[in-house]
Amino acid sequence: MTRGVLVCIEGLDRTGKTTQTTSLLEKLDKDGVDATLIKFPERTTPIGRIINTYLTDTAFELSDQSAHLLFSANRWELAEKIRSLLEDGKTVVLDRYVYSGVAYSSAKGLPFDWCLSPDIGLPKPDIVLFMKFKQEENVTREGFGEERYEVAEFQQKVKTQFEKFQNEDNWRTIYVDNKSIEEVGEMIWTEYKVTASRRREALQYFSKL
Ligand code: 2DT
Repeated sequence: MTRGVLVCIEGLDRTGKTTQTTSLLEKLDKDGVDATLIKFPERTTPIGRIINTYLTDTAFELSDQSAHLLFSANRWELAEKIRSLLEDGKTVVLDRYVYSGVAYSSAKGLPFDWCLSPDIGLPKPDIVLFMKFKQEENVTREGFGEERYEVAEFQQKVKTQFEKFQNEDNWRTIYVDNKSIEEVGEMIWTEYKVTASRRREALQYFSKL
């Protein structure tokens, strides 16, 4: 049996990731593809509950290193599920993943390689769709500023860190400026179809960049 496709949607806060992952899931369903959505952080697991408190309560203090390792541990909580869904031929769509983990923590000043190291060994996406504004439109979007990381200056630093992944083979940048939800959805669908139609190699795992 051919394994499923591991798709990852990434981007800064309020770039429309969640809207687009929902829309991708609907398209996959219509196309007869059995797909599962996993959103990181997955806030309902034991570690995810701690992360949720950290994100929503500024009085809850953690060192940057501890917070980073919890986000990574949260991915390891789901790693076996992701691997086995893929091996069973299911497609898995990730809303944020290792790339957010590394970008947000290295934007705080932690070394990039150190940030990647606890994620080494996790399943690597076949395709990463990085949603990006050329301009910083996301900071003016509704709801921005409610959680810990939603500060314009910090978002700029995160963007710089995300861009360090842009030469990876699986990376596709989706420019969302002045595009409707449907247009962005079409760009994502086209990229997905190209990846899904290719012959699938064995699942890859994160290693050093
Ligand atoms: P959402 O707004 O998408 O729920 O994300 N984050 C996320 C990290 O700092 N490290 C990680 O590993 C992940 C997956 C990004 C909540 C915030 O958590 C940040 C925004």
